[in-house]
Parts: sequence; structure tokens; C-alpha cells
Amino acid sequence: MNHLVSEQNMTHVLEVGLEELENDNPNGLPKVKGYNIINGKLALASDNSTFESRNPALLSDCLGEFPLSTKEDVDDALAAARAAFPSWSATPAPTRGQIIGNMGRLLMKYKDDVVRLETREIGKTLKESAGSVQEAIDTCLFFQSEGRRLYGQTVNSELPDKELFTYRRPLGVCGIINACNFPAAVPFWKMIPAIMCGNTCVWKSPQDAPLLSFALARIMHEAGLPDGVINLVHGKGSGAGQYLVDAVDEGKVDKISFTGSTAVGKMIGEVCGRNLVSASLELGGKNPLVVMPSANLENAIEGAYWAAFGTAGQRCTSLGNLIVHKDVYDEFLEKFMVKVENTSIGDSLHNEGVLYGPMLSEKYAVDFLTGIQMCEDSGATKIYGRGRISNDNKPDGFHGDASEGVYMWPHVYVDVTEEMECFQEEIFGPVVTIVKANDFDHALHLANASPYGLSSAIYTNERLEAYRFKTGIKAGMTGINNSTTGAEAHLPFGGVKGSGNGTRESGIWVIEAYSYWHAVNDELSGKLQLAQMDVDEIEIEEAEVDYSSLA
Ligand code: UN1
Repeated sequence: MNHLVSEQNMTHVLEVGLEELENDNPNGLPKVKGYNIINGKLALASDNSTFESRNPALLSDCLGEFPLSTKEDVDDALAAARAAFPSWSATPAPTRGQIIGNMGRLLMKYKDDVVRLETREIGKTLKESAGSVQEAIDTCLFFQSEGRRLYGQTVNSELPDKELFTYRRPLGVCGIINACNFPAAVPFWKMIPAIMCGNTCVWKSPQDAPLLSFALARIMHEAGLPDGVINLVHGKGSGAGQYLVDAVDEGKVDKISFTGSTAVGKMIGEVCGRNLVSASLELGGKNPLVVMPSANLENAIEGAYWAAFGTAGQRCTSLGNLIVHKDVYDEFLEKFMVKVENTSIGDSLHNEGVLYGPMLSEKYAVDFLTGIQMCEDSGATKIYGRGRISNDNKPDGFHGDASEGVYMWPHVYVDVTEEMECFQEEIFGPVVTIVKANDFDHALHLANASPYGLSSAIYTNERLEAYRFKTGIKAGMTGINNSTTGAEAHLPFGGVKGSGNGTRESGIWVIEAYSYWHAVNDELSGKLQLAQMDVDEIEIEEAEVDYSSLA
């Protein structure tokens, strides 16, 4: 098999097998008929049911219709992944890595188109979509060469003429379920190490990013991925996603990797737990950011503002509780609010320099407004924000026609205390809850007081404070004089407490999540030697010197 991609099969991803449906999209962009990809073939839902993907910045723009996959479709995808496993796991790891490298190079080639598609489908700014696609590219380039490592060890035996080894072995068929906020980076965080280790996958695309997921899956195939190694099924969480989880109980899945809410993650963890199936769970966060008096205040304001409102607050690493020391509280808040009040919001495809665009979809808007209601019910004081942006209710920095998309005001709540529900619970969207801290110990206490432990940050110029924060915080990730977001593709990503089950994405650490250790011993002596029992014992000799006499 030639794994290098020839010019002929580098057809543009969106030209491959996609029929254009009749549409009245106001931007003139196509509405396509979307497909699952099962065993390398395009497939519709077995009952022909579909759902639509719409541009959240321009709701009248429909990207396409996609299969609302049935249990039968998910089972077909699982069967294809199972059938592809023996030959894929036997393919030399460096060859698997070469295909992964091709994926990265193809993504570089198509980057501009993929970025625009991501922005069209989920409304992220072009700059941020480019970041997400770059993170997928970085992941491919990193794991291309991991395919040349995937090291095991040679280990000394306690017996002569015997060798011990360890090998990494693939788990089998992995079910991949990701959220739509990082629709390129996060599925690549999961599937690239999964296939590098020799696993095969069934990927349930996020219901709000099916076209982007389809394009990425096509690129993976163009890169030389054999049929059946990654199978894509579209659908909704309670449909195809649930069928994939149900299949764990049926013995058809060897691993689930999930990014999403803590509630769903716990349910998946229970199903996997009772079947002794490995689960990677990357869940919610209520990420704290502490500002101490010694901090460079401008820098802290910049970092807190970006962490709270960049991506319209729709990262799992977004800032939740902003914890400001009382000595700098007033000055910080005043300057912070100037930035908030000048926030530029709009469709990034038509307005340069906006900080954020729409919510990822209508569903995220509904959930966000419930979160805002929670802040009100908690008794926090709102100092900025008026819910959903409309043409009659818009901040000065809003650009465009608000009735076209799903936009939210930035929201700021103060007088927040740790007893409040809005301090304890994640709210996915542009809101920050601000808490005043009396001193460093109080700030650290507050930073640890929510049920989550994903990301965290501190702004300080006291080295000892930074050290104490780093050692005292219970979180998977910490920024020192940096925002809570912005993890790089080769550091371990994940959380503790309610933010996950301790597994990690990215870098060499993620390999643990997609392989198991196989210990092999090779007896060369031609006879049965019993470990522990046939081992030569070396006696301790009687001491010739009385050491106590020397002291
Ligand atoms: C997520 O929101 O699920 O660290 C991922 C960050 C990004 C990834 C976020 N690199 O904010």
C-alpha cells in the first residue's frame, strides 16, 4: 500500500460526494447532503432520518442535512471498526504515524477552508477557529513521530537466561464523543493517539458541527487511512451518542473517550465501570483566576478578560470565578469593566477584530440563559449584561443585525460568595462571577472551593505566592501570570475532582489512555525456573568492623 497522497486524490474535501441541496441560504453558500462514513463508504441513516446544521451567526444559513443515525447505523460502524482492527493493529506503528503525518500536512493545505467552515458552523472567530485547526495539526505532527517511538522496555529478569519485555498494545474499538466547541482539536486529541496506538474508532460527531467533522474525516481518509479505521456517525447525544454508550453493555466497545458535561461523563463512567471498559472523561470546569496585589494589573486584566469572554466563554478552560484581593479590587474592577463595556461582538466572517461571535448554537444559548438565571437566583449582584442581544437590546460594541444569529451580552456578577450555586456550578458562556479575597490563604481556599478542578490561574509577582498556589491548588492545569485557557498540544490536558476521572489528553501522557501494558517473559534456559523460588540468595556476611565503636 502506498501511504503517500498523490495529487489526484487530493480532491477538495467538500467536492467529494457531496450533493448540493436546494436552499435559500442568504450568503450563497451551499447546503449539502451529509453522510456518515462507515467502512470508508458514505452512508445515510437506515431510516433516512436527518437533522440540520445551521450557522449560529446567520440562522437562515443551513450548512446541510445529516443522518440522524439509528442504533443499527451505530452498530454497523462498530462492526466496521471491529473488522478493521486486526490489520490496522498489525500495521507497523511508524506507518500508522506516517498516515497521521499526512493528515497534518493535508490539514495545513486545506487550513483556510477548514477554518472558514468551522467559523460558519459554530460561529467562533476566524482567529480562534484557526487556533483550533492548528491544534489538530500540531497533534498530528507530534504523533507522527510517536509512531516511531511507542516504546516498550527491556527489563532484567531475576533468573539467568531469561528476558523480560513490556509492549504497548491497543485496546480495540474506541467510541469517541466530543463537544462542538473545539470541533477540530478535541476529536484529534482523541483519535490521533488512538489510531497511532493501533486502535480503531467510531466517532460520534457533535450535533452542532457535523459538516466540519465530515470534512475532517474525509481528510483523514485522503491521507491514506484504510477503510473502517475511523467511522463517522452523526446524530444527537440522546440518539447516536447514547447508542454508542449502550454498546459498551453489549460488549462492542473497548474504550470510550468523552468530552462534555460532568453529568453525562458520570453516566458514561458508570456504564464503562460496570463493564471494566476504559473511559477517558474530560468534563466541566469552574476555573478560578486569582489576582494578587503584586500582580501587573494590566496583564491580569487582559488575561482575566480573555479567559472570561474569549470564545464567548465557551471553553471548558474558560474563567469561572475571578478571585480578586481586596487591596486591588476597586482598581481592578474599574479597569476590567472598561474593557467589558467595550467588547466587540459579531460575525467574524464579516467583522474584523470581534472578540467573540454567537453562541455555538441555539441549544447553548438556552443553557446559558438558565445559567444567568442561576446567578440571579443565587443573589449575586449583576453589574453588566442584559441576556440575549437583539436589535433593541444590544451593547455598543455589537456589529451587524442581531436578529440573524444567537448572540449574548457579556455578563459580570459581583458580591459572589462560595455558598452560592453560581460560584459552584459551571456556566458555559460569556459570564464571570467575581469574588473578593481577604488574603492569599483566603484566595487559595476560594480557588479550591468549587467541585471542579480543571484549569486555574494566578497573577502575582511574589514567587512564594506563585509556588504556594501551584502546590496548594487542586487542578489539572495552572497558569502563572497567564489566563486559564490556552493549553498546548503536547502537555497533559485534563482535570481532577468533578472535571474528570484523571485520564489525560495530549502529549506522551495520552498514550496511557489508548494502550495497555503487556509484560512478556522469554525463558531461554530450556528448563522451568520458578520466579521468587529458584532465585539465588546472597547471604549478608557477618560484619568485621564494629561500627558503633567508631562513633
Ligand atoms: C475545550 O474547551 O474542551 O486550553 C478544549 C484551551 C484549548 C483547548 C480547550 N487549547 O483552552
